[in-house]
Amino acid sequence: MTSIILGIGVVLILIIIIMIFRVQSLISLVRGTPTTRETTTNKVNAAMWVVFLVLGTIGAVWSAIAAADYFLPDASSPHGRQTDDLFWITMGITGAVFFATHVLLFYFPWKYQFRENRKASFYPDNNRLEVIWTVVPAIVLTLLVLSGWKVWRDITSDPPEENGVVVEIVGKQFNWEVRYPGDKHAALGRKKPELGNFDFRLIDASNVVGIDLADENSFDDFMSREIHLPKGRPVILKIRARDVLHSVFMPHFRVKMDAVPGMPTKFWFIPDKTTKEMRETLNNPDFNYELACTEVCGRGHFSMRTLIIVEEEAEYNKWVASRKPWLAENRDYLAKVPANLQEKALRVIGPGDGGAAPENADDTTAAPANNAAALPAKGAVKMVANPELSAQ
Ligand SMILES: [Cu+2]
Repeated sequence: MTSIILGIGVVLILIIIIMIFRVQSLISLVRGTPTTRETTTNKVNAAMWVVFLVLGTIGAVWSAIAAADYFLPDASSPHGRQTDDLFWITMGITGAVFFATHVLLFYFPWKYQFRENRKASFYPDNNRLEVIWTVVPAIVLTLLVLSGWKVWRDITSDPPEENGVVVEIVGKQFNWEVRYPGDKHAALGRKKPELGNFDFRLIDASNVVGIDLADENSFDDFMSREIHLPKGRPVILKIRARDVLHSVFMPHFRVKMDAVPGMPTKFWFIPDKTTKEMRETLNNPDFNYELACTEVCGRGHFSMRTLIIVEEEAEYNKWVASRKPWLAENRDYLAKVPANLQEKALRVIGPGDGGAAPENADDTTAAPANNAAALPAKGAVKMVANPELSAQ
């Protein structure tokens, strides 16, 4: 309602201005041809440019100061600080040029307004001036682009797989599914945690990310509602989407990467401030890191917020150790594990709780029969095991 009244008000004011203008021109018609061409309108117009320059500058500075509370705090990752530095250098240079050119743009219409006794000088070209204003911006922009390219090259370099923490993030309407490689790699005969393969054809109501149980690395994989990250270690995000475009956005780390159906993407970074440290620095006990979706992906887009907890390595390891493998929580999927790997899978996830154990043992014996059904999925594994995809 208020906006309708405001709208009507604006229209009425416009009509009044037009009417005043019309009355003025009628009056001048009645008075006959003016002897001078230096009119009041011209002076008012010229003065308006300067007024707009001053008011506009005050408004811009005021809005920037008023919005400062909403700016992100200092980045919590080394590459984030590099990105910020780059941003502010670019902002400083382009901002200064913008300010200087706009002061001239608004000042000149006032300074060079029409005067009866002034004649414009004819000044067709000046080669030296043109060379200067072409070469200087060319050099400055080349330097900016090159420094940006260098930072971008560092950010998108190959992730340090050896000591990195791998986290798989799958976007779907409307939440993020998060999968971690478990810490039972020793039982699998591996030196470090490894994430199991996936195959989108295996997705169902429980297996929401399509965990491929024909790959033994997936036996100890676990899912999580929150993202836990250890401070100071490289984190490698393996990103994909199940349905439409989503986008992984972790603003405090300056992480942003699209999640694209059918095209896994990745991003790696080092979180170097724990949630606790950030709460102390910002003096805000409610502060939380978060993952949001920045691709308008449908009705529930707003609900794709996921908490991120950055903690010390020891706390992180304790959290990982407390997580139950997905397979241990979905024991009926043991039937999908190939017969020759069943024993290994049971070794990794341990016997079921209490009375459930014999039932699971039955599952194991029944597995060869069920396994036939899982065979087509095995064929699918070959496609997923394609080095390009597993490198993601
Ligand atoms: Cu989304």
